[in-house]
Amino acid sequence: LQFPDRLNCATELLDRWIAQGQGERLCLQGSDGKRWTYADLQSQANRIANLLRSDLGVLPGNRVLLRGANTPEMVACWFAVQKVGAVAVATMPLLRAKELIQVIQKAEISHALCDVRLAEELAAAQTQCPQLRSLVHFHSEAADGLEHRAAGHSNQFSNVDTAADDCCLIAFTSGTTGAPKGTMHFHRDVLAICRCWPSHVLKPQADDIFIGSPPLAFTFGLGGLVLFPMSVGASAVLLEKASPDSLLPAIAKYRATILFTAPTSYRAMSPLVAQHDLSSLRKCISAGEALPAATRKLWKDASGIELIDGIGATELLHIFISHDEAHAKPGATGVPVPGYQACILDDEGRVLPAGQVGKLAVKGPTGCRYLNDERQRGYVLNGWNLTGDAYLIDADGYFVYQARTDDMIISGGYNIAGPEVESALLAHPAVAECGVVGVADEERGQIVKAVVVLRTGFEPGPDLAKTLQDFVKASIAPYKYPRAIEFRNQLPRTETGKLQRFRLRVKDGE
Ligand code: 3UK
Repeated sequence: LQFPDRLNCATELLDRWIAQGQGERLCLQGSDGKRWTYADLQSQANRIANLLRSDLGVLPGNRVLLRGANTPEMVACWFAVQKVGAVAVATMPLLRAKELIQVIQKAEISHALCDVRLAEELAAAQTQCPQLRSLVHFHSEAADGLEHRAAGHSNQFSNVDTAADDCCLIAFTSGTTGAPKGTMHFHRDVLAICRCWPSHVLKPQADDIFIGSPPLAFTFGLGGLVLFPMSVGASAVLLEKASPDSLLPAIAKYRATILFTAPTSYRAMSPLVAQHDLSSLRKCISAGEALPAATRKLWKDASGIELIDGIGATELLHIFISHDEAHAKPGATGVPVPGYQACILDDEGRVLPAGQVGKLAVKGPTGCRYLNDERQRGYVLNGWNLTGDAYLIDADGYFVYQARTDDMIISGGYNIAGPEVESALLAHPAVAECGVVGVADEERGQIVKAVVVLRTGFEPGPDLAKTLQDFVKASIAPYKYPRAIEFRNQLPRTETGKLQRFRLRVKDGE
């Protein structure tokens, strides 16, 4: 991938369309009925850019925190930050003051733009963060709100002439342990991810309508709902609250064609598909967690659509191993996306042959640059990014996910990957959701424990536990069966749809 030395991603993704006379194309639709063309988004981003530069004194390189649900305004703020050559630090809507303080300190945030409906936690954080010089609220009627202030500025702006290698965004990972890590990405990284996975796998068209659940603060959502549609002149629907219940009617209402969400959401939506008109939908993408074969089948049976799986990471900005719908292989993630290389390493860093489980290593146009963090040394080794996932390459060259490397269960001397047991359980009609972890055991070191959420109509109890254990023994190596089964009403998940495994190792409520 070649890029010119000087590059601003806002010029390439947004202003280009207006310059080409395509400004009247639809760009964004919001939950509140808002419909913005590319020209509308540009005008709004330009006004905010003028406000940032003239009123707030934002300089190139300053870090600007963005806090809001998925809305067109949030996207305008993001592009305004790019236009002034600053660094966008989008944060998850559910973050509390304590977590916001960590982000503000780590990323040395000087300015913040915040949806007024999420003002409280950021206001609490601000009292402890002297480095945060200004805070402006959007979606606000107030005279000092962003909308009023921006309206007083010109809708013309000439973008700061940034370098392709200038940092343009810092995305924080939602690590379950330790302090959050900020990952730095450059203007060229933003364009690189638009050229890799979308061009080779997704193949979107200019008339596609993208929709999905991931927050824009999660790079899965930023790519899938903003960068990828805009890179081809398509449009996106931004939903403020995208639950499985609200996604299906929204797909029907907006006639969406491309859907981005996580495996758990496909499982939850499958039984409800028949009640909605999904005839507009052509492509469905699953990422964030492993996609069990049973979930692929469930969604295919319900919707007729073969899911596109892809593994991405905040550290690599977006998806690097995937497949298109014609080359889906149940249970496998896919093959490296053109532009990326991947291999499996043993603990000494030697490349393992096909069939052996080891650490996934990835190299490509994007890569991990933790902001001022010792953990950089653990993630990047000789130019290879170690994602923390255990994988194997099968006989067909497909990469097959096993587990997070620190989640491998060792029981009675056997290595057991929790997700394999989860996949086996999910094939049983009683199982709606499940999570499998290792819990300490005197005799075996660890035993396999399954936490199971049942579909309606099934009764928890020892009989069903026994049935599920026998079911697993009949479908995978018997030593992998869950010796302990706990029934719960729901599983603990992050805002990005990831199972919080550490919360399964203790009994519910402990
Ligand atoms: C896991 C998967 C198996 C895997 C992400 C698409 O999830 C994203 O980024 P995060 O930083 O987490 C990265 C980790 O999540 N994972 C993600 N996708 C898959 N495991 N199959 C998958 N398809 O452990 C990975 O290391 O939150 C996903 C695009 C952008 C992203 N940031």
